[in-house]
Amino acid sequence: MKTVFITGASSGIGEACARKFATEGYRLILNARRAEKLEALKAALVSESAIREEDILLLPFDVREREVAKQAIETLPAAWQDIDILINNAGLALGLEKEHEGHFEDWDTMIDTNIRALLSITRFVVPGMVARKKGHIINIGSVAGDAAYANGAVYCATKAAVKVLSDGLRIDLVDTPIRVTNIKPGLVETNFSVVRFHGDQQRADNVYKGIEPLTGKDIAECVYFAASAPEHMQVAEILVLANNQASGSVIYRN
Ligand code: NDP
Ligand code: 8X3
Repeated sequence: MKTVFITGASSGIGEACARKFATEGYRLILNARRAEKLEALKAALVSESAIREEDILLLPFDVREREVAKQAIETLPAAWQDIDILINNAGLALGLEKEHEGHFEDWDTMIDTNIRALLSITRFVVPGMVARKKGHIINIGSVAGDAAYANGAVYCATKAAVKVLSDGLRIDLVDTPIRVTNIKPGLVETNFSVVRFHGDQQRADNVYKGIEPLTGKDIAECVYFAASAPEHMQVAEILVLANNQASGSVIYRN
Protein backbone atom coordinates (compact mmCIF):
# COMPACT_ATOMS: atom_id res chain seq x y z
CA MET A 1 0.00 0.00 0.00
CA LYS A 2 1.51 3.37 -1.01
CA THR A 3 1.73 6.32 1.40
CA VAL A 4 0.90 9.91 0.45
CA PHE A 5 1.75 12.87 2.69
CA ILE A 6 -0.51 15.88 2.06
CA THR A 7 0.13 19.27 3.66
CA GLY A 8 -2.84 21.59 4.08
CA ALA A 9 -5.34 18.72 4.05
CA SER A 10 -7.96 20.38 6.27
CA SER A 11 -9.64 22.27 3.42
CA GLY A 12 -10.02 22.79 -0.32
CA ILE A 13 -7.53 21.17 -2.68
CA GLY A 14 -5.65 19.28 0.06
CA GLU A 15 -8.88 17.82 1.46
CA ALA A 16 -9.99 16.82 -2.05
CA CYS A 17 -6.62 15.12 -2.60
CA ALA A 18 -7.09 13.20 0.67
CA ARG A 19 -10.50 11.99 -0.57
CA LYS A 20 -9.15 11.02 -3.99
CA PHE A 21 -6.11 9.14 -2.70
CA ALA A 22 -8.22 7.38 -0.03
CA THR A 23 -10.55 6.16 -2.78
CA GLU A 24 -7.56 4.96 -4.79
CA GLY A 25 -6.27 2.78 -1.95
CA TYR A 26 -3.45 4.91 -0.53
CA ARG A 27 -2.49 5.35 3.13
CA LEU A 28 -2.68 8.98 4.15
CA ILE A 29 -0.52 11.24 6.28
CA LEU A 30 -2.58 14.40 6.70
CA ASN A 31 -1.18 17.73 7.86
CA ALA A 32 -2.70 21.15 8.62
CA ARG A 33 -2.83 23.42 11.66
CA ARG A 34 -6.50 22.75 12.53
CA ALA A 35 -6.37 19.32 14.15
CA GLU A 36 -10.16 19.24 14.64
CA LYS A 37 -10.72 19.61 10.89
CA LEU A 38 -8.30 16.75 10.24
CA GLU A 39 -10.10 14.59 12.83
CA ALA A 40 -13.44 15.30 11.12
CA LEU A 41 -11.97 14.49 7.71
CA LYS A 42 -10.53 11.24 9.02
CA ALA A 43 -13.92 10.20 10.41
CA ALA A 44 -15.64 11.11 7.11
CA LEU A 45 -13.08 9.21 5.02
CA VAL A 46 -13.43 6.09 7.16
CA SER A 47 -17.22 6.16 6.91
CA GLU A 48 -17.43 7.18 3.23
CA SER A 49 -14.61 5.19 1.59
CA ALA A 50 -12.98 1.81 2.03
CA ILE A 51 -9.97 3.24 3.90
CA ARG A 52 -9.38 1.88 7.43
CA GLU A 53 -8.77 4.13 10.45
CA GLU A 54 -5.27 2.69 10.89
CA ASP A 55 -4.38 3.77 7.35
CA ILE A 56 -4.74 7.48 8.19
CA LEU A 57 -2.13 9.28 10.27
CA LEU A 58 -2.87 12.83 11.36
CA LEU A 59 0.15 15.10 11.67
CA PRO A 60 -1.14 18.51 12.73
CA PHE A 61 1.48 21.24 12.81
CA ASP A 62 2.23 24.62 11.31
CA VAL A 63 4.44 23.97 8.28
CA ARG A 64 6.26 27.24 9.00
CA GLU A 65 7.63 25.81 12.27
CA ARG A 66 10.76 24.21 10.84
CA GLU A 67 11.90 22.41 13.99
CA VAL A 68 8.39 21.10 14.68
CA ALA A 69 8.14 19.84 11.09
CA LYS A 70 11.57 18.19 11.34
CA GLN A 71 10.65 16.45 14.60
CA ALA A 72 7.24 15.31 13.27
CA ILE A 73 8.73 13.83 10.10
CA GLU A 74 11.83 12.31 11.72
CA THR A 75 9.76 10.62 14.43
CA LEU A 76 7.10 9.14 12.16
CA PRO A 77 6.27 5.59 13.29
CA ALA A 78 8.48 3.10 11.40
CA ALA A 79 5.54 1.84 9.36
CA TRP A 80 4.89 5.37 8.08
CA GLN A 81 8.41 6.47 7.18
CA ASP A 82 8.42 5.35 3.55
CA ILE A 83 6.53 8.23 1.98
CA ASP A 84 5.83 7.52 -1.69
CA ILE A 85 4.20 10.83 -2.61
CA LEU A 86 4.59 14.25 -1.03
CA ILE A 87 1.92 16.79 -1.95
CA ASN A 88 3.17 20.23 -0.94
CA ASN A 89 -0.21 21.94 -0.93
CA ALA A 90 -0.37 24.09 2.24
CA GLY A 91 -0.40 27.69 1.11
CA LEU A 92 -2.34 30.91 0.94
CA ALA A 93 -2.75 34.39 -0.43
CA LEU A 94 -3.29 37.31 1.91
CA GLY A 95 -4.57 40.65 0.71
CA LEU A 96 -4.99 42.16 -2.74
CA GLU A 97 -3.09 45.44 -2.67
CA LYS A 98 -0.65 47.36 -4.78
CA GLU A 99 2.91 46.26 -4.10
CA HIS A 100 3.85 49.65 -2.66
CA GLU A 101 0.84 49.62 -0.35
CA GLY A 102 0.89 46.00 0.89
CA HIS A 103 1.14 44.75 4.47
CA PHE A 104 4.43 43.35 5.73
CA GLU A 105 2.70 40.77 7.91
CA ASP A 106 0.73 39.39 4.93
CA TRP A 107 3.89 39.25 2.81
CA ASP A 108 5.85 37.43 5.53
CA THR A 109 3.08 34.86 6.05
CA MET A 110 2.82 34.12 2.32
CA ILE A 111 6.58 33.88 1.85
CA ASP A 112 7.04 31.77 4.99
CA THR A 113 4.22 29.35 4.06
CA ASN A 114 4.36 29.15 0.27
CA ILE A 115 8.16 29.17 -0.13
CA ARG A 116 10.11 28.57 3.07
CA ALA A 117 7.81 25.86 4.48
CA LEU A 118 7.48 24.09 1.13
CA LEU A 119 11.27 24.00 1.01
CA SER A 120 11.59 22.70 4.60
CA ILE A 121 9.08 19.89 4.09
CA THR A 122 10.81 18.95 0.83
CA ARG A 123 14.19 18.98 2.59
CA PHE A 124 12.93 16.65 5.34
CA VAL A 125 11.06 14.17 3.11
CA VAL A 126 13.06 13.88 -0.12
CA PRO A 127 16.32 12.40 1.29
CA GLY A 128 14.33 9.30 2.31
CA MET A 129 12.95 9.05 -1.24
CA VAL A 130 16.49 9.33 -2.63
CA ALA A 131 17.71 6.58 -0.28
CA ARG A 132 14.79 4.32 -1.32
CA LYS A 133 15.20 5.32 -5.01
CA LYS A 134 11.47 5.92 -5.18
CA GLY A 135 9.13 8.85 -4.79
CA HIS A 136 7.15 11.72 -6.26
CA ILE A 137 6.92 15.32 -5.13
CA ILE A 138 3.82 17.18 -6.28
CA ASN A 139 3.86 20.89 -5.59
CA ILE A 140 0.72 22.99 -5.82
CA GLY A 141 1.84 26.06 -7.70
CA SER A 142 -0.58 28.34 -9.54
CA VAL A 143 -1.30 30.15 -12.78
CA ALA A 144 -0.37 33.11 -10.58
CA GLY A 145 3.24 31.93 -10.86
CA ASP A 146 3.24 32.35 -14.64
CA ALA A 147 2.75 36.12 -14.64
CA ALA A 148 1.96 38.85 -12.15
CA TYR A 149 -1.57 40.21 -11.92
CA ALA A 150 -2.71 43.54 -10.51
CA ASN A 151 -2.45 43.79 -6.71
CA GLY A 152 -1.16 40.24 -6.37
CA ALA A 153 2.58 40.60 -6.92
CA VAL A 154 3.77 38.99 -3.70
CA TYR A 155 1.45 35.99 -3.96
CA CYS A 156 2.38 35.64 -7.65
CA ALA A 157 6.07 35.81 -6.71
CA THR A 158 5.66 32.99 -4.19
CA LYS A 159 4.03 30.80 -6.85
CA ALA A 160 6.73 31.73 -9.38
CA ALA A 161 9.14 30.49 -6.72
CA VAL A 162 7.21 27.21 -6.49
CA LYS A 163 7.70 26.80 -10.26
CA VAL A 164 11.43 27.46 -10.07
CA LEU A 165 11.89 25.27 -6.98
CA SER A 166 9.99 22.45 -8.73
CA ASP A 167 12.18 22.82 -11.83
CA GLY A 168 15.34 22.95 -9.71
CA LEU A 169 14.37 19.86 -7.73
CA ARG A 170 13.60 18.00 -10.97
CA ILE A 171 17.06 18.89 -12.24
CA ASP A 172 18.73 17.85 -8.99
CA LEU A 173 16.89 14.50 -9.04
CA VAL A 174 17.39 13.82 -12.74
CA ASP A 175 19.73 10.87 -12.04
CA THR A 176 17.10 9.22 -9.79
CA PRO A 177 13.70 7.65 -10.49
CA ILE A 178 12.03 10.35 -8.38
CA ARG A 179 9.50 12.52 -10.17
CA VAL A 180 8.61 16.18 -9.60
CA THR A 181 5.35 17.78 -10.70
CA ASN A 182 4.10 21.34 -10.44
CA ILE A 183 0.31 21.64 -10.64
CA LYS A 184 -0.78 25.16 -11.61
CA PRO A 185 -4.51 25.73 -11.04
CA GLY A 186 -6.47 28.81 -12.04
CA LEU A 187 -9.60 29.89 -10.16
CA VAL A 188 -10.63 27.16 -7.71
CA GLU A 189 -13.49 27.81 -5.30
CA THR A 190 -12.22 26.75 -1.88
CA ASN A 191 -11.57 28.68 1.31
CA PHE A 192 -8.72 30.44 -0.54
CA SER A 193 -10.47 33.78 -1.12
CA VAL A 194 -12.05 33.86 2.36
CA VAL A 195 -8.51 33.55 3.75
CA ARG A 196 -7.17 36.09 1.24
CA PHE A 197 -9.78 38.65 2.33
CA HIS A 198 -9.30 37.94 6.03
CA GLY A 199 -12.74 36.36 6.47
CA ASP A 200 -14.81 38.68 4.24
CA GLN A 201 -17.16 36.05 2.74
CA GLN A 202 -19.00 38.55 0.51
CA ARG A 203 -15.77 39.73 -1.11
CA ALA A 204 -14.64 36.12 -1.49
CA ASP A 205 -17.92 35.14 -3.20
CA ASN A 206 -17.47 37.96 -5.72
CA VAL A 207 -14.25 36.34 -6.99
CA TYR A 208 -16.32 33.47 -8.43
CA LYS A 209 -19.29 35.53 -9.72
CA GLY A 210 -20.14 35.13 -13.41
CA ILE A 211 -17.77 32.24 -14.02
CA GLU A 212 -17.88 28.57 -13.18
CA PRO A 213 -14.76 28.04 -11.11
CA LEU A 214 -12.77 24.84 -10.76
CA THR A 215 -13.33 22.70 -7.67
CA GLY A 216 -10.85 21.09 -5.31
CA LYS A 217 -11.96 17.76 -6.79
CA ASP A 218 -10.93 18.91 -10.30
CA ILE A 219 -7.43 19.63 -9.02
CA ALA A 220 -7.25 16.36 -7.08
CA GLU A 221 -7.99 14.55 -10.36
CA CYS A 222 -5.01 16.34 -11.98
CA VAL A 223 -2.79 15.50 -9.01
CA TYR A 224 -3.85 11.86 -9.20
CA PHE A 225 -3.28 11.79 -12.96
CA ALA A 226 0.34 12.83 -12.38
CA ALA A 227 0.76 10.42 -9.45
CA SER A 228 -0.67 7.43 -11.31
CA ALA A 229 1.15 7.98 -14.61
CA PRO A 230 3.45 5.10 -15.60
CA GLU A 231 6.88 5.26 -13.92
CA HIS A 232 8.67 6.23 -17.16
CA MET A 233 6.42 9.27 -17.49
CA GLN A 234 7.10 12.45 -15.51
CA VAL A 235 4.30 15.00 -15.66
CA ALA A 236 6.40 18.12 -15.13
CA GLU A 237 3.55 20.63 -15.04
CA ILE A 238 -0.19 20.83 -15.40
CA LEU A 239 -1.77 24.25 -16.02
CA VAL A 240 -5.51 23.93 -15.47
CA LEU A 241 -7.83 26.92 -15.80
CA ALA A 242 -11.52 27.49 -15.42
CA ASN A 243 -13.30 27.71 -18.72
CA ASN A 244 -13.62 31.45 -19.61
CA GLN A 245 -10.27 32.02 -17.89
CA ALA A 246 -7.24 32.58 -20.13
CA SER A 247 -4.60 33.57 -17.57
CA GLY A 248 -4.35 34.78 -13.99
CA SER A 249 -5.81 38.13 -15.03
CA VAL A 250 -7.85 37.50 -18.20
CA ILE A 251 -11.25 36.24 -17.06
CA TYR A 252 -14.57 36.56 -18.88
CA ARG A 253 -17.59 36.88 -16.61
CA ASN A 254 -21.18 36.45 -17.75
P1 NDP B 1 -7.80 26.56 1.39
O1 NDP B 1 -7.72 27.81 2.17
O2 NDP B 1 -9.14 25.93 1.20
O3 NDP B 1 -6.80 25.48 1.98
C1 NDP B 1 -5.50 25.83 2.41
C2 NDP B 1 -4.94 24.71 3.25
O4 NDP B 1 -3.60 25.06 3.65
C3 NDP B 1 -5.74 24.49 4.53
O5 NDP B 1 -5.85 23.11 4.75
C4 NDP B 1 -4.88 25.13 5.60
O6 NDP B 1 -5.08 24.43 6.82
C5 NDP B 1 -3.48 24.86 5.05
N1 NDP B 1 -2.47 25.76 5.60
C6 NDP B 1 -2.36 27.09 5.45
N2 NDP B 1 -1.33 27.56 6.17
C7 NDP B 1 -0.77 26.48 6.79
C8 NDP B 1 0.30 26.32 7.69
N3 NDP B 1 1.04 27.37 8.08
N4 NDP B 1 0.60 25.08 8.13
C9 NDP B 1 -0.14 24.00 7.74
N5 NDP B 1 -1.18 24.10 6.88
C10 NDP B 1 -1.49 25.32 6.42
O7 NDP B 1 -7.17 26.91 -0.04
P2 NDP B 1 -6.85 26.01 -1.32
O8 NDP B 1 -7.23 24.61 -1.11
O9 NDP B 1 -7.39 26.71 -2.48
O10 NDP B 1 -5.27 26.16 -1.37
C11 NDP B 1 -4.38 25.06 -1.41
C12 NDP B 1 -3.18 25.44 -2.28
O11 NDP B 1 -3.63 25.66 -3.60
C13 NDP B 1 -2.44 26.69 -1.85
O12 NDP B 1 -1.05 26.47 -1.99
C14 NDP B 1 -2.91 27.72 -2.87
O13 NDP B 1 -1.97 28.75 -3.06
C15 NDP B 1 -3.06 26.85 -4.09
N6 NDP B 1 -3.89 27.37 -5.16
C16 NDP B 1 -5.20 27.71 -4.92
C17 NDP B 1 -5.97 28.19 -5.97
C18 NDP B 1 -7.38 28.64 -5.77
O14 NDP B 1 -7.91 29.38 -6.62
N7 NDP B 1 -8.06 28.22 -4.69
C19 NDP B 1 -5.44 28.28 -7.32
C20 NDP B 1 -4.05 27.92 -7.44
C21 NDP B 1 -3.34 27.45 -6.40
P3 NDP B 1 -5.11 25.10 8.28
O15 NDP B 1 -5.72 26.46 8.16
O16 NDP B 1 -5.94 24.12 9.08
O17 NDP B 1 -3.69 25.11 8.71
C1 8X3 C 1 -4.83 31.06 -6.99
C2 8X3 C 1 -5.30 31.46 -8.33
O1 8X3 C 1 -5.54 33.47 -9.88
O2 8X3 C 1 -6.66 33.56 -7.72
O3 8X3 C 1 -3.48 30.76 -7.04
O4 8X3 C 1 -4.28 33.78 -7.87
S1 8X3 C 1 -5.44 33.14 -8.43
